Amino acid sequence: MRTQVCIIGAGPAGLLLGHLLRAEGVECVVLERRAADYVLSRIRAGVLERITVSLMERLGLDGRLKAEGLVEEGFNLADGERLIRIDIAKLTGQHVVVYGQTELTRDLMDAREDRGLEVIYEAEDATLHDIDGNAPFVTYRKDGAEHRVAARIVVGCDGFHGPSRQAVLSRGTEYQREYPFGWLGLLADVPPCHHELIYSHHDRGFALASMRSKTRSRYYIDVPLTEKVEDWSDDRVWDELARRLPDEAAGRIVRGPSLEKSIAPLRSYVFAPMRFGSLLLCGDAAHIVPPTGAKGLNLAASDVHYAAEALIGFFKRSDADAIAGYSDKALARVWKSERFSWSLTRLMHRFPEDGPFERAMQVAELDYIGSSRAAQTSIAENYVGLPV
Ligand code: RFL
Ligand code: PHB
Repeated sequence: MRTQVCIIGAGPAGLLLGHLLRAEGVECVVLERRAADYVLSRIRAGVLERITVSLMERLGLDGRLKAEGLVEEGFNLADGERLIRIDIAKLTGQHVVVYGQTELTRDLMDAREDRGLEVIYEAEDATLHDIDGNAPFVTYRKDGAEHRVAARIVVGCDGFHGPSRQAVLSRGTEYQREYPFGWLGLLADVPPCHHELIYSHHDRGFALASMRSKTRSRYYIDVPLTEKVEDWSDDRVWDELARRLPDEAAGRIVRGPSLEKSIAPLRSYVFAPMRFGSLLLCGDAAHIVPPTGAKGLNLAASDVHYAAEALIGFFKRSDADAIAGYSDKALARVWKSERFSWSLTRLMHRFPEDGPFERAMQVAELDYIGSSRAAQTSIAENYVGLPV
């Protein structure tokens, strides 16, 4: 098979990029290791920034997002019983939208046929070849047969464990920070305890009250990395949430059986540069943020925005510099999101090595945020997403 762009990975980054390229008449093929249903079963992010919403608008695939997404004009930082509301609408004139990553992925998947986007699911052992030249190709296996996609450009949208970054790992620089805890997440069909998100810092640890809709809640608590999800019955999670959230929100928790429950480790990671010859990296393939700022999916979307611009420039206007400039443009925004996610993680979690001084610094910072419009504006503009 021959095409202009071979995209590896059909998560949100790969599907968004595929649709943006098809909309401009650039040929592409997307290879995905898993089955479509498996991709949809992964419960992940839930808060969309402006860039992600605007890409769906640009594609004309925002119908369900507009109808079902919840517009959030603020969110809350809690420390014990103290609640600081960040009024993102008043401070920035913008908002974020609560709409699950699974729903966004489903909208992109459902539009494949209509928009002529070819996605090959259950493509095993994708391997990159000759990415330094002008004729790279990707081989994979499906139904026992070996296949080959010849392309001009390969884009790695294959997440943190995919083969694209692995192919160039020894040639770039890894920047990373691992955290000594993970987030235990629970999804349940119960109304949320509050109409806005609450990120809560408590003596017992962090908690987040989030949602997917007015009838579906998503909660998280931080746990040591040694914890096993099997040791956390639903009741144990609900009890812990009630302890860690401020009393008023805790009193409104409606309990129900978990639809999904899992522990995800927290990590900050950047791989640079994000381009090697004819290979571009997008999304989790190039970077990971801890989920505290709700940036992971949105950062994948902003990479895709820059990658689509570069590829459309290259294929439609023969602009070779467009590809060369991709990495610097994408990384400038990546680092700012990394900084925000790291600093919010630092502020809202109790680290095992922290003593009274570190705790006093957290309290002082929360005091400052609570009393300063400038500090709240800084948080709000990062939360809604910095401009692309
Ligand atoms: P994805 O979503 O990981 O998609 C990558 C796709 O590539 C496929 N793939 C391959 N395909 C072909 N050949 C191979 N050899 C392949 N290897 C892998 C995978 O099957 C998959 O379909 O990356 P993408 O598109 O860059 O999107 C990024 C977002 O998914 C990610 O940043 C966020 O979901 C991060 N994240 C969260 N972000 C938030 O903002 N809020 C959250 O609550 C949140 N929870 C999470 C998360 C990430 C998690 N991971 C990665 C473990 C919870 C988890 C568990
Ligand atoms: C979620 O709803 O899954 C969610 C929301 C905000 C975050 C992280 C996760 O910062």
